[in-house]
Amino acid sequence: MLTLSPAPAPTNKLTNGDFEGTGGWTIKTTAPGALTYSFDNTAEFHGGLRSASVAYSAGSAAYQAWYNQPVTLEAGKKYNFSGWTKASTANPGCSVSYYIGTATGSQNLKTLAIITSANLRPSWSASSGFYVAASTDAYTFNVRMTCSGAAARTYYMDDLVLIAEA
Ligand SMILES: [Ca+2]
Repeated sequence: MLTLSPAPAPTNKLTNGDFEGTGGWTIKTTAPGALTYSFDNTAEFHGGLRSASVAYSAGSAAYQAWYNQPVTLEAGKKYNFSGWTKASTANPGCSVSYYIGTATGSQNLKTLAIITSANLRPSWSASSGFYVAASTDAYTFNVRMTCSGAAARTYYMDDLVLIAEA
């Protein structure tokens, strides 16, 4: 008798996208020195018991925060992104963008989702997007914040998923 095994379920291309484990993420921007990153923040979480957080301790009127990880994508495949974002206060001053970048991350190939400051709240909000890989190659998945306003704020991200469409 012929048995058909089910196709393997596509898995999250992101290592530690739920921030419940270890590894995966590299901090890219530490300036202006008042930024504190955590990839196992237990104070806030959407799923599990932990999230990522970027805390800003006040001072500079304009700054950026950025972390990423390498991903290898296959030509012609569509990758769906979903993720959750929260801030310590409404309209906190930073916009949070999730994007696919070149292998170094320095070039934004496609913004998957952007949550403007006006849309950030002290509650979790979902965002989604997609990317169709032009070639089988090394890329980066990036989380980048562009900020204005000098007040102390904390931003949270959780359950980041990048998964090939079946
Ligand atoms: Ca989590």
